[in-house]
Amino acid sequence: NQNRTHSVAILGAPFSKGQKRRGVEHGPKAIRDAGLVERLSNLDYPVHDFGDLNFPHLDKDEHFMHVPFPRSVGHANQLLSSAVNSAVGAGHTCVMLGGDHSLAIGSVEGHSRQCPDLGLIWVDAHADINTPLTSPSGNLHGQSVAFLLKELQDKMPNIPGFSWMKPFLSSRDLVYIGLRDVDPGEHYILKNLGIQYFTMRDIDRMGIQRVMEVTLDHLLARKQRPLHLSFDIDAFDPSLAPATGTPVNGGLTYREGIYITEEIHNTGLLSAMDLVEVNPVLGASREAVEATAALAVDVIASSLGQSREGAHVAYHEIPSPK
Ligand code: HAR
Ligand code: MN
Ligand code: MN
Ligand code: MN
Repeated sequence: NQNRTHSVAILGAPFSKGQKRRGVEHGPKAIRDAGLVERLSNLDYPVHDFGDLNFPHLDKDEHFMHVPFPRSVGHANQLLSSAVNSAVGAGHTCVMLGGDHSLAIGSVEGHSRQCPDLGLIWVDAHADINTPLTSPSGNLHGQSVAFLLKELQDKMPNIPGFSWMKPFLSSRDLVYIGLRDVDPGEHYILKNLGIQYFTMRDIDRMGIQRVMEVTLDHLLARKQRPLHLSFDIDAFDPSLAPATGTPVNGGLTYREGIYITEEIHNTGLLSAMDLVEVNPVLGASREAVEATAALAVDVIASSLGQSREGAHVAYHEIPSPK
């Protein structure tokens, strides 16, 4: 259990225009209010909270095909990419708090500028790999991965707002965990590109331990490389994470989710992560919102080394009474 983490940077990304429900822009505040910084301060490295990014409102941002807010999403991701690039370049493990999952475009892109050989683990109920031509909703949070993949470059139209970036990821550098709501076009893309993915059914059959073994083997067997974890809170069962925009029954248990992050931490290779889609406006009660945000904090802390086994950093011997 080596650990490349020397310090952590927290970047808030209060942004919601990758989908149509308001409120997910308050995710960063909800996660901080659940005690994120205090929890990370129990781990043994400095935490720098860089606050929230400031995304400008664009007055003119017409639909492109049926895709809403393309320029706003493109520009927000350009700003986020630059912030993640700087944070990783400064030696921090970067934690991006969303916001909706369209923000993974800028987060992974910015990370890749420092770490061009990164591997991506996408934990989600959804594959978020629609192109504008397959997307049933038009929403960009359901299309993030399509912007990243080189293999889909000639399937993507020129969407206004995204000329600052080019796809850089190969389909073999990506693994999904937790899928259970995949659109027909997405299923075709997953199969056609031979992408490694584990649905909830696969977790039922194989168990989470074997799923993580195969995941890490797929990404790391040939060479050690930096990892990016993009964690959508809706990967969890809605009974655990109700305050989110597109809940789907039959999700990860608490222990499955934490096992995933513990295994990623134990590689010592986590270099940046996203925690997205916490929407405090959608909880049925204050308790529902607080439970969702507290779960997000647990996922982040566990990814960064908080262990269920405990740790003995403060002890060199068992205290004697005399
Ligand atoms: N697949 C659907 C679409 O493209 C819904 C996916 C969006 N939901 C998310 N992303 N929360 O993971 O619209
Ligand atoms: Mn998602
Ligand atoms: Mn999702
Ligand atoms: Mn550790």
